[in-house]
Amino acid sequence: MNDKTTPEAPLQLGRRRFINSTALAGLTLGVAACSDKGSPAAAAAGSAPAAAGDSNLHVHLKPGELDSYYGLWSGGHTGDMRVLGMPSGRELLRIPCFVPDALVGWGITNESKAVMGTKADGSLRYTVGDTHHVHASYKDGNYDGRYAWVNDKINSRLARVRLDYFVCDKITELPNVQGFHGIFPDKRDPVDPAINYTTRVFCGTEFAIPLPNNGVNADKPETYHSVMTCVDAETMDVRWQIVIDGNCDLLATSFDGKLAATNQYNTEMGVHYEDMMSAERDACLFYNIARIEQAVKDGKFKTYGDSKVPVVDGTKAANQDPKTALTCYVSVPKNPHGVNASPDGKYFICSGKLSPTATVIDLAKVLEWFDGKLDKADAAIVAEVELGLGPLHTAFDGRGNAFTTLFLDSQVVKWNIDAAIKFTGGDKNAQYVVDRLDVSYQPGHLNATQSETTAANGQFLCVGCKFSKDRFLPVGPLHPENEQIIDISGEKMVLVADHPVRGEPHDFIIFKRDLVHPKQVYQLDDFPLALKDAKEAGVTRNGKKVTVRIASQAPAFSPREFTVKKGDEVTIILTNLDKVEDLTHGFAIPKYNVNFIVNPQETQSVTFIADRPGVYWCYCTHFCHALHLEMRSRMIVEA
Ligand code: CUK
Ligand code: CUA
Ligand code: CA
Repeated sequence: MNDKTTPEAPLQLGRRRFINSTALAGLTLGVAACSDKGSPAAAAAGSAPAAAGDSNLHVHLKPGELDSYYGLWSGGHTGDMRVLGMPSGRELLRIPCFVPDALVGWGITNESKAVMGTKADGSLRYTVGDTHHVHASYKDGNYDGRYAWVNDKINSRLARVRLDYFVCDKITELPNVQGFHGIFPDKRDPVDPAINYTTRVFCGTEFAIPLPNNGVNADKPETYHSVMTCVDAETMDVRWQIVIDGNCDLLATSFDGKLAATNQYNTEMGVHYEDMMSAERDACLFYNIARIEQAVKDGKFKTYGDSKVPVVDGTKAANQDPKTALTCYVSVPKNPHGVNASPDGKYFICSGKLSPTATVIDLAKVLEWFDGKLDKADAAIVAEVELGLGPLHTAFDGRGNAFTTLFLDSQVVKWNIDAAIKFTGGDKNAQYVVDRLDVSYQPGHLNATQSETTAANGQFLCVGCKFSKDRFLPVGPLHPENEQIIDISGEKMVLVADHPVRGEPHDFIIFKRDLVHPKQVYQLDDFPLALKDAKEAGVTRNGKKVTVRIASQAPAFSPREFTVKKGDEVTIILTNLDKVEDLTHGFAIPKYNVNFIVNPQETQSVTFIADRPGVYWCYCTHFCHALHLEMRSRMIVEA
């Protein structure tokens, strides 16, 4: 073991100073240090990987062996969600959401375009996206395998993925929002105990914009706000929004459904980063969900611009009396990043980012504040301890320990929450730091098996390192990111695997494989346009609109050929009548920019103008049969 994994007495952490006016210098130094660490010499000297032999974690599966966990990863600005088998780290699927995907024809088919959103001319409204946070629906404090959600920061959209077919089925664009960042589903209803599952998804906003943002109030700072948004988990409609002071960032929800919270790094409402780090403390802002929904019911809201969404007032000025307040501002040092809910349901933890600390907030005390029984909101803070430089995100093992990434130190630190509370309470002998582990390099998110559920089991965690530097064969200037797997089942953390991943995931969740029940063959009846039989295939014409109904059954399309006229608006409806698991067909039309797939018993359609006369061999792109290459249909476009 190298010395970096030796537990450090909390008292020795005094050398890690708060980053105050020297924040900039500190950040610069941090990055410089990370370059040094990346040099081969430094790697050999200090951060050699721990031997996999120190762990019993089964990361190298034998051929044919299956993983025991699913991981759902955000894809960053590839705009997708990814499915990994864990703990092997093998990528199983990319689920396109916000960005076209050539493999499946996402953004090509009419069905996917309807989910993504189109302009009046039928073209896609957006073709870029930036996914950061993936979370799944809950029941009784654990994932229930219905849905997962992921945000698009660029265009303020929330996508939902069905976890039976692992496809995106709805996308909602949030009004009054830019820089849509954190998301978290609620875990149960705050009022009705019978509703013990997710019915809302909360969405945080980093950027303040003028409300309404209509081009006439850009120079009026008093009109700039950021809001938190509540989306209905089932309909995906926006239920309400709440205007706040400062910005939102990430979100957490309590296990009793009563509270949601966001970390705020820009309570200063600064426009430039120097302004955003001028205050010593920002905040963790708590939302009283039941009260907000009551305010909406009582009509105490505004609307902005074209949006009909009710917006209630969560600003400090409007929420002075705790007994009626919708929001509670608990101060947290300095530009905090991340807020995470401990699996025992008691605490939310905010990391300081520009302060080397984590702040532990007691949810019972926040509720006392809302009842008027706690003098000051800050009295809900039960621990504030130094962890190291650049703390960002926290995961849990379900045994009272927290694991926090230290971006600038390139470490994961394991610390005990109860010991941290004792230390803050005056017991200076309380050893709250349990272990430290170097990671490679500059970690952002981490998450442990079942971490933010009542079933947190602390088997292993994955840490998303933003820089891989020297860990993989060089492939030119663009490096993969490095997802590292760490065994956390024992007292000491053990690094067991590196995985290169395509840029650039942020957050992810890891859960037991039996919590989802994927279906591998579609139901024909779920598609209104489906052909029930190959005999229904053929061409129908309505003026210049032509519908071509095609069936695929390996190794043939029916019909084998079809004819349209130049200038026709052609809609191809393709049903895959094969019922066999894993028997997917593709359908490409040369020169027409068409390619998409149909899975077993699935129907998809495309519409295009037949503007190029000639003969076009439509062919199957997805290898399906020994006669896959022969699987074609001839499209004739008459001049
Ligand atoms: S943010 Cu990426 S490392 Cu978007 Cu969750 Cu913290
Ligand atoms: Cu059908 Cu390849
Ligand atoms: Ca700040």
